[in-house]
Amino acid sequence: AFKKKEVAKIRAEVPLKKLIESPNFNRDVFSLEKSLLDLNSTGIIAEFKRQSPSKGIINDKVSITEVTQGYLDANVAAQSILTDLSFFGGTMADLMEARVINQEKPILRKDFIVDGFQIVEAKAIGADVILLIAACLTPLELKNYGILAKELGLEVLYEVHTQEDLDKIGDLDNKIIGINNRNLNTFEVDLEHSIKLASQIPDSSIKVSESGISDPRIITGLKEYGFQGFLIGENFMKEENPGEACLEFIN
Ligand code: IGP
Repeated sequence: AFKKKEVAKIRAEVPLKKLIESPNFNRDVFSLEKSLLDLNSTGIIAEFKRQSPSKGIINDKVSITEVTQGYLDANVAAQSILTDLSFFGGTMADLMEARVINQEKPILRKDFIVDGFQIVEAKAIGADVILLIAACLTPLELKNYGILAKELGLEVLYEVHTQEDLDKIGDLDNKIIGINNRNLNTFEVDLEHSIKLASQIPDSSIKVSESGISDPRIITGLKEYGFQGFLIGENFMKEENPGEACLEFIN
């Protein structure tokens, strides 16, 4: 409900016309699907996250530019950037800055999408992929926002935490589905969520495991369950040099 009000305010300040006129609006996007399916892909989706409700400040010293360059040098499959200000201290400007130097890998706009306006906005600021969190949306919203994203040429990462979330998405074929190991209400992290739900996702979809990944051995294990994508934030961001931490993790 809080987010809805925030979005309505931005919408009043930024007319749709202005977003559509942004140079980013008509560019070709980088495909997350392609990036994750690439046989040489590291599968790592590295996140820029200054703070979180569960951890407080994680890193407020590093700039988006140096972290983006570091992640690219580490050969990540994609970047995830928090644009939610109230809980994660992220901004749309962060994503726009990252886009300037990242002209090779997909960027996920990590935010609580509760309005179609934010999807148009995502394209305009230079994102390639949006996050749709099943727990925050109705089945109809999930369907309609998925259609809107596609029409704009954006890809969708559908985020689930439970079987009920998966049921809300309905047709699970040919999608990118992220299983969040963290419960968004209790912040409890359990990798078993990925393992339990993996078997419910058809092979035509790409499986991404999100949150709490702190060791390369976890990735080796998750690959056995068919995971191709691994969303990692805190494990890199807690370090003085997140890009270097990412490079060491990958090699
Ligand atoms: C990253 P971690 O534990 O590696 O920092 O987690 C990412 O999965 C997490 O930030 C996240 C998130 C979200 C944040 C997953 N889903 C939805 C905000 C909103």
